[in-house]
Amino acid sequence: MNRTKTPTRRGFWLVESAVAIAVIGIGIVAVAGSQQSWHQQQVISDELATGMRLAKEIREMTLILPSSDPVTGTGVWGVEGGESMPVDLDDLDDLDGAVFSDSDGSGPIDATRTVIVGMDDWEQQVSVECVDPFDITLTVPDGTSDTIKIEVITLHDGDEIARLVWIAPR
Ligand SMILES: [Ca+2]
Ligand SMILES: [Ca+2]
Repeated sequence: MNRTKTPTRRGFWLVESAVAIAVIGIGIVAVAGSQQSWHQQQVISDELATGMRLAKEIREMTLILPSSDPVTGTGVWGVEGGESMPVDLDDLDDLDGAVFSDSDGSGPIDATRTVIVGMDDWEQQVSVECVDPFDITLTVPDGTSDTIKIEVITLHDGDEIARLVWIAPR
């Protein structure tokens, strides 16, 4: 009687063990997968926060700037002759087309115009343009409006990470 029962019982245990191992295996794969996903989200979140911070540094820098050059007034759009960036930056439109990049050592910069060290492969791109005061989505020729749109795009490894746009009076 016992002879016929033992192989069946052994077979049952083998199946049980195999199922248990499979369940544990699936559990481990699921935990590893969720940890990897969490880590990727954390990296993306950190990158976005850094990109936004770099854009806000430029915005903070512009808050004390006049809309037109203290020497030449509104006569020139962009950087006036003899000015070099960012040390001679003294009006908002000087920033049109400005790029502060780790690749050439010019950036990224903080609100005090100091290059932030350890920001490998980061870049700030700034554009300044005049817009229609009654429709700020409508760009008008440089210098023809009293409403300015300033846009900062931050990039990491060449990929756009964050974009900050604001309007200022001219
Ligand atoms: Ca200037
Ligand atoms: Ca200027």
